[in-house]
Parts: sequence; structure tokens; C-alpha cells
Amino acid sequence: MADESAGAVRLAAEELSGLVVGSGRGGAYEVAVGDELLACSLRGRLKLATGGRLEQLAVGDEVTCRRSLDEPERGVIETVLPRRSQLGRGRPGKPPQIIAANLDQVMVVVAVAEPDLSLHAVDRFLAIAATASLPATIVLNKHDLEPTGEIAALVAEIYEPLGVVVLATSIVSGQGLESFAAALTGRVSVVIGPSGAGKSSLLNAVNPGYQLRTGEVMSIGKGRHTTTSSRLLPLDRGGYVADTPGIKTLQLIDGAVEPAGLQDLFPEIGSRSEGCRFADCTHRAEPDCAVQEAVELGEVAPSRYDSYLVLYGELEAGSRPW
Ligand SMILES: Nc1nc2c(ncn2[C@@H]2O[C@H](COP(=O)(O)OP(=O)(O)OP(=O)(O)O)[C@@H](O)[C@H]2O)c(=O)[nH]1
Ligand SMILES: [Mg+2]
Ligand SMILES: [Zn+2]
Repeated sequence: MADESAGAVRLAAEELSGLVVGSGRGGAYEVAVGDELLACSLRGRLKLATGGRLEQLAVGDEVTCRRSLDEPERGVIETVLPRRSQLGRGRPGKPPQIIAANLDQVMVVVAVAEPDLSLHAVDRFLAIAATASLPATIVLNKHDLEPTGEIAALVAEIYEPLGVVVLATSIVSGQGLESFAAALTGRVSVVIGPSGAGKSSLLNAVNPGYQLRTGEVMSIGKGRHTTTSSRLLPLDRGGYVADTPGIKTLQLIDGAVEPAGLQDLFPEIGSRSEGCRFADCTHRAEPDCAVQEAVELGEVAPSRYDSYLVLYGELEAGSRPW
């Protein structure tokens, strides 16, 4: 006989270990338990033991759950294991969002064209990876649209000296796909980047079984997001990768980084700060600033310095007591 008491779900006694691979609407999570997928809700009283202030489940979270006795394909998440890492972003006027948890690395996917490359956007993606202490790779996709390779050369010139690997890829010519697949193998990765850059296309190319939906060429630049929710996918060659919806506005999480700590997210700026006259130099207008000198000498890319200034301004505004 059905239990009529409000919301009561009869659960099996056994606790199962699971991995959050997707989050649907209405607070339901898709949890992989072995080879099976359970649609799980979150135990109401669950206090997430994430160790951080960002208490929200994300793909990549490791959980324990119990199966519903009445609907065996459903379950309830009982506990969330502490996270090894979490990639998060701030959103204007909204609470911060955890993009994925327990990652080893971040693949920043941008296109040389369609949509146009924004170096400032690249810097924002790299900054949120650095906030999470995760290594990042730039995947410069649609190489076939830029046969001269000028943009690819510029990106390599700016970012490779910072220790960031830059992979030029194309799902049309096949260039770089083997390197991309090799970089994913055996690790837990996330692909992030603007809508239309080719994140889902690249994942389909390295794992044809995924058959992820990709956008029509016609829709590029019209702001349509083809991927609408994040999914963590197992890789044939080992490891996992999370596909995510394209990100338009990306801010550092208010409070996660202090303005004075921003320089540590820009290695070429943080490493020069010891040469500044003032120990608390912000590298904006102070005299005898080693960073501003390095920009003038062409040792720090102007685009990187501009990104630093813009993000500094945002952090300063965000931390202002209103
Ligand atoms: N010319 C060219 N087109 C590509 C390449 N990679 C992807 N595309 C096309 O770009 C469009 C967008 O690709 P998607 O894979 O849907 O892009 P996405 O980054 O997943 O976009 P969202 O899911 O909206 O974030 C599709 O029409 C793809 O066929 C490439 O290397 N070269
Ligand atoms: Mg997509
Ligand atoms: Zn300085």
C-alpha cells in the first residue's frame, strides 16, 4: 500500500557510492552507480561537507545514495564526500555557480573565429581555473578557419611562456585531435568556453559514442546555447570529461579572491611584484612598479595586463562595503 505521508520515500537500507554526472531541472541529479544511472533527489536536511562556503552539488561530486524501494531507478543522495577541487564562477546578480567538482584540469575551448576570439575572455577562464588551483590548457579550435595560423601564433606567444599548453585543433581537418584526446586520457577534465566554440564537437570527435548535440553553423553568434546542462562523460580511453553550456559572463567569485590576491592568478604579474617599490603595490599607478615597467618593455602582454586591470576593478567594486 502506498505511503500517503507527504513526500515520504521508502528507501533500501544499502548505501551506494555514486558520482554525480548530470543535474536536471527541479533539483534532480543523475548519479552513476556502477554502470547504472539513478535519478536522485537531495536529502532535505543534507549539509554538504564540501569544506567551502559554496554549498551546491555539481557534476563530479562523489556521493552516497540509497535506492527507492518503490521506484528502483530513483534514489536519494545521503552524503556528499569532501571535494578535492571545485571550479566556480561568479554571475552578475546571481549566486555563484559550481561548474564541476573533483577535477584534475580545465580545458578552455575557444575558436579562432566564429565566434571571434576574445583574449580577455581567455584570461577570465584561466583566472577561474587558477582560483581553483587547477592547471589549464587552451584549446584553440576551428583552426581550419584560419589557414595562416596568425591567431594561433599570437595565442601561443602570449600563453606558452606562462606555462599554459596551447593546442590548435579542428574537427574539420582533424588537426590536434589526437593531442586533445591524449591530454584528456586518464584524468577528470572539464571543457569550458564561449557558446559555439566547439566544445561538444571536440568531445564527439574524440569519443564518437557520445553523440552530443552540437549547434548548427547558422546559429553561431546568435547567442543560442546548444548544450544546456553540464554532463560528466566517461572516456573510452579512461578518465572523465564534463561538457558544459557556453559561458557568456564569467566573473571571479566575490570573496573567493581579494583584490590583492589577483596578482597570484596572473603568474607573470605575481612573480614580478617583488621588484616593486611598495610591498603592497597594486601595479596600477604606483611609481617604480616592476609590472608596469615590464608592460612598457613588452615583457608582459598588454592584453594580459588589461585583463588584470579590469578584473582588479571588478573585485574592488565587489568587495566594497555598500
Ligand atoms: N569550421 C569548424 N567548425 C567547427 C569546428 N568545431 C565545431 N565547429 C562547428 O561549430 C558549431 C558549434 O559547435 P558546438 O560543438 O555545438 O559548440 P559548443 O562549444 O558545444 O557550444 P555550446 O554547447 O552552445 O556551448 C557547430 O556547427 C560545429 O559544427 C571546427 O573545428 N571547425
Ligand atoms: Mg555544446
Ligand atoms: Zn607593482
